[in-house]
Amino acid sequence: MKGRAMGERRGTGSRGQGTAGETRGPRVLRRAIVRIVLAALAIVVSAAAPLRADDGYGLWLRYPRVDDAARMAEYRASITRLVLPGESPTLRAARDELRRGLRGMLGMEIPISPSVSASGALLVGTPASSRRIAALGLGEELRRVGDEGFVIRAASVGGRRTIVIAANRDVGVLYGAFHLLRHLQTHRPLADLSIVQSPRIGRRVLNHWDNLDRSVERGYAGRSLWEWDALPDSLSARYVDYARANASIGINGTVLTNVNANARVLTAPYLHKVRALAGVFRPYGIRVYLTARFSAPMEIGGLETADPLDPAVRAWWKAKADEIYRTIPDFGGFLVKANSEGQPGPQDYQRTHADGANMLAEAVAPHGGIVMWRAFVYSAETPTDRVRQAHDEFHPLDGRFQGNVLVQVKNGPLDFQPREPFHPLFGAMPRTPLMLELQITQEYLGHASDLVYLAPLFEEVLDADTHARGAGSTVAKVIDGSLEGHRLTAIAGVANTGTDRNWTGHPFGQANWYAFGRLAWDPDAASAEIAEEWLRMTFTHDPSFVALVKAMMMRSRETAVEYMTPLGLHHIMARDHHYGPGPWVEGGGRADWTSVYYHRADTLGVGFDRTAAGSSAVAQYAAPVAARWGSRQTVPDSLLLWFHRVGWTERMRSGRTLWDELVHRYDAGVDSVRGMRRTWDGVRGTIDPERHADVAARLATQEKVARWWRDAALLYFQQFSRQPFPPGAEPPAHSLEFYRRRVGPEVPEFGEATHAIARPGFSGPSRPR
Ligand code: GCW
Repeated sequence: MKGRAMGERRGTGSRGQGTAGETRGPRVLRRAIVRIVLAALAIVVSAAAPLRADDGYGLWLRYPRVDDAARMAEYRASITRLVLPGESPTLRAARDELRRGLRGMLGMEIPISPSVSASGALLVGTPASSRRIAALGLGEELRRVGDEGFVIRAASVGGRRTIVIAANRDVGVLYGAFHLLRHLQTHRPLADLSIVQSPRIGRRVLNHWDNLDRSVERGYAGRSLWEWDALPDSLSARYVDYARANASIGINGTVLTNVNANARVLTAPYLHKVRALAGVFRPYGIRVYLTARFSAPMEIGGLETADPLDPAVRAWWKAKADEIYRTIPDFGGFLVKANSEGQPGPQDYQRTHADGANMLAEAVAPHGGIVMWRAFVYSAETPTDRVRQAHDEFHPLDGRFQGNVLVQVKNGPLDFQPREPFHPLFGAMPRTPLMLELQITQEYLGHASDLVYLAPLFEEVLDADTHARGAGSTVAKVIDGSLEGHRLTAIAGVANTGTDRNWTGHPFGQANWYAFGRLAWDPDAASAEIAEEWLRMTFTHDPSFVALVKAMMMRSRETAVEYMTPLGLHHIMARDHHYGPGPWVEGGGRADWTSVYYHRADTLGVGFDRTAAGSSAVAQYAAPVAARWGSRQTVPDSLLLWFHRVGWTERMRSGRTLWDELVHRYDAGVDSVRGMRRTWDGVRGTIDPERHADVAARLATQEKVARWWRDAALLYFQQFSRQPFPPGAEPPAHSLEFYRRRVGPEVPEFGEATHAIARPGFSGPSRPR
């Protein structure tokens, strides 16, 4: 075990109860004094507790002692014993977690009891694991919650006040246990508990872009968690904590390897390593998936071809699948990036994506496996507007995929930009189950320096209306299967985890992992509520901290859009590492890897015309969406330059010219980050100094990042607009040349801001449009 285990308490906890049966006067007095001293100590310790150093390892599962006296009394009276019969690994995990959580929050050991012998029992299990639960008559509710759902309710069992967590399957029990713990972690009342929940999406998966050498593509939190060299014999204690964290938010699958795949992971020695990981994750309801390199039959199978219609190739994949399932019986399936950015694929043999996907699907189908085939494709030759290519390629293939194939579609048609419109494939392939791919790691959003809470971005795409079957055909309904009646449903998030002690580099990166899981479970959950529960569990219940920091989180994504790519600008970041601005990026072989391809700035204007007069990409959306976004009159400001070319002096809704508006937005973004710093400075002392200082330092960097973006982008575009900065705008700190010369990801230094606009607390844009 490396370091402390997650949730391990530091400092003095409270003691157990004294021994019973003492009657003599002086002893009673002594005991009373000891009690008083202990109680006083406990108050001192718990008052100091929030300020104890915290390295962030415990994530949202820290389980600190409840510091609200009334709640504490309520919880202690309501939960006095734990009745959780059954010995399956999953039930054991649920029991361990409940004990750990209750011990931490209630400050006392909750005894395990074989039966509901007194009031205050927490009765947990399935009808199969507990006769008591079977006798409760929960049949109707349990039928509704399926394999992974649960029921939590206050009940009377044999006349005794009881809290019941019931589910059909052990994994539902585990999810119910985490849910009840969250209920306590967020200090909600226990009276009249009645919760019935089940996930809306079947496969809720993390995609790790982790390589076998433990580097992580687009990873900003250390190295890969998977210790390939030490596996399968040595199992890092972190694997269990990773599984607990995922299970706590309902994540039930993990793709261990990078989509830019290495075939070696499919060889026998690696499969044994994967099997060891699968063994750790299994009790937590998490299945393991792997990326399949399309050319694996040649690279590790000795075949001459990887043509998906070649019988020898098909036989090779079948045998490989059989071997995998012999090794890992509950293996989830394959994730494939093919014919994209240099990855091999069926088109190398003039076959279609459907041919490729179906070959793999046939191999895993007998074992219940699935194939997640990515739609992130664009031609190597740059023939047309890159954002239309996935739709051009996949739309005609609708209905051609086997039943166990999902097509995995990024939220937007380009590549995880700070803002994109939703991907036009959503709603456009009714006969194919589509899954949504979100990026939790902040490739284009300031890596580990910028505080950007991504749930509003995730929510924006989930709520987007495709109009595929009339108004209300949201992306959420496409991917939860309800719009077209698909039973196979899935969602993926590109993980932001690594070996950094706090898992995600930026302490607020944890919120993005957390929010992904919560939204995968319930795509209608509100990002603000998720932020609030995360803050309470991760930091403190201090009402002013929660209110201020929640507001800061909720605006942070829009803030990043403002200082990076306002008004629908996109793909103007630095080359390769994608950190910081690079609107001048051009040349280098592929036009659609440059910035000038996307912004098209010249002395007349800026923006990519995707209307009928341009690339027509807007026509890939359903008519009402195409009409709204295709018209300069109705397109929201937030997507203006994504769909339209606009003259520098054209008037915006605000009354400003485009140029002045651009300056205004970039300024607002920088101003917002300064506001974030003030907000964070203002909450010093309400949380532990360790995490406070870490976030403060990153916010200082973020301000530089924001100024860097603003100055570089505005100086660059000013060459074309030939307009002065409007009065009141902060002058750039350095020259365009200074910014252009920087190629590495290092952040430039700035002197004191000459123009810092002094406003108390957070300020800045809150909503797009
Ligand atoms: O976002 C881009 C990244 C690549 C990534 C690719 C993809 C894994 O820059 O690093 O490769 O997309 O999603 O396949």
